[in-house]
Amino acid sequence: MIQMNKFLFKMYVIAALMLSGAGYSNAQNINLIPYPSHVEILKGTCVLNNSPVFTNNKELSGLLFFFNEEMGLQQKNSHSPKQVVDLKILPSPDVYGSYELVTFEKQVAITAADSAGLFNGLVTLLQLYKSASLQNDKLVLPHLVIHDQPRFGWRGFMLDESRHFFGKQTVKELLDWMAFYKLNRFHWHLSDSQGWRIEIKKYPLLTSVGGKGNFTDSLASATYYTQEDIREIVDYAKDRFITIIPEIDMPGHATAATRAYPILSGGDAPNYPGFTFDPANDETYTYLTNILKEIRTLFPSGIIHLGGDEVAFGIAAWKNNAGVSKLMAANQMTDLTQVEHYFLRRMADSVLKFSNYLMCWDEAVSADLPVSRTYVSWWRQNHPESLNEAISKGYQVVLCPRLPLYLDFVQDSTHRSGRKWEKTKFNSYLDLYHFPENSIAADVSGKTNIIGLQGNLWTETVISKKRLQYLIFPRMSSLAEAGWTAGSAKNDDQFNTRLKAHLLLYDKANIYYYNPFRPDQHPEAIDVKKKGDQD
Ligand code: TNX
Repeated sequence: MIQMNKFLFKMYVIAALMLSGAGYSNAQNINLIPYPSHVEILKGTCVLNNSPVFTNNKELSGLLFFFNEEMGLQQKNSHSPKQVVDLKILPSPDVYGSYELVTFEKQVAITAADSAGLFNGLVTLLQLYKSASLQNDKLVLPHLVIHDQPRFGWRGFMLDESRHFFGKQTVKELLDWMAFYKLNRFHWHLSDSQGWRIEIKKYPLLTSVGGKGNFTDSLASATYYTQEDIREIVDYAKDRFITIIPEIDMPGHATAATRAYPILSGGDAPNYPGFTFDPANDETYTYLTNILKEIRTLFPSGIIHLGGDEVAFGIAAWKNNAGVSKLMAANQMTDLTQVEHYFLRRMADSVLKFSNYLMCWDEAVSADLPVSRTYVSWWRQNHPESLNEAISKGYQVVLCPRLPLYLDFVQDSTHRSGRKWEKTKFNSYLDLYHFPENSIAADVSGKTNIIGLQGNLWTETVISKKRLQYLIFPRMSSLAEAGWTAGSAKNDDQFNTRLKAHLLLYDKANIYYYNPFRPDQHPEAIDVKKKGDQD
């Protein structure tokens, strides 16, 4: 039955092509990013009205919302005839999110096994529209057949809003670009030492006190998202087929929260005051569980990221914490890492009572968390053993190694602000493009429990929107292609050609981006006090 549907569909395509006198031609550039698995360009064109797109399939009409918004079609052309896109869900064994798109003489058909696939097909159409030529108010597209499927299911982008806060409008713009690039997971780092950024009704001091300050100005007035803002952004993301994963970092990176509720601080370590929650105080667990219960009601993804990274920075304080010594004695623990793991296991126990999954940075793989319900973010490229341990234990793993997937790293050797690894290594747009083939992760990326990849933007050095854009663009397009396109299909020249066309779209959208072909077009956006720079 499934085969039959596909067969009929193909016959339909072939018949239509014969009617339109098809033949092959490679004359046109198809500037799609990420590039589809299979593109056939045929003779002839597809001519569409420059008018809103709609579908006869009422159940699927919601899918077109993002498309029409992005095209600005609804407002401009409310009286002109509507343009039909034929959307169909057909049963198929294809990978989740895959689709087929065919442009006919006056129509476009998108077929997929699920709504995510239809959405991906619509985004492809959107990219075709954006670069279509306009003749007498008609959009002229190439005549083509596309079969497409994602390489990885998790194609993520992470934004740290604790170190600097960017706000609703900027986040929505980023979600638009993510959707445009078929990125489908937004990991939102909402708490860290410099600021707590999400309203929690039960603990108002988290935002009124913990929301104050940022990485460059500890006296800045409180900035954060209200729960209403969060709901609005979650809905916005949903319309774009993006799932949001909130992160509340623990037991380290907790200074903003312990500033608000000092009673729950694990103590002061040299240079890291109040960096951890107190692992020996039962109240800590009640408090964090209450916080995460509220978080759970706001984010339908059912995945809560508990952080778990770099606890070592603050762990020295635990040596002077009498409660910790008692806890260790009572549980026969011999070192502080065991306390760290105890903390994470205890939090996992409570969180998994109301959340389907949890997620942690890769330090947590040795904490023995429930494997089938824990996702791991592997970020420490200098700890391949941690990746191997995560895989062999059977965790679901998202690859986000600093090299080459951290966007707070500079993207050119001449750039002065932002991180470099071992003083020389940085992340060029082509380094991201070639991931995971250029990484030790290449050996394992075929494993089924590697579910995808993610680019992370930490914002210690990101004081302005201009700098935010400069670090993200054009690397978001490389990230998108790394997440979608097979390694064997990658080709620098071909990618560069397509990227140049996308730079024009950034110009139109007033994006301040790094232009690898003309580095002087936009000088490095620094705008940051020296204090924020790192090596
Ligand atoms: C490490 S990645 C961190 C962040 C910093 C980042 C800077 C991770 C889990 N922790 O707290 O912002 O390096 O690159």
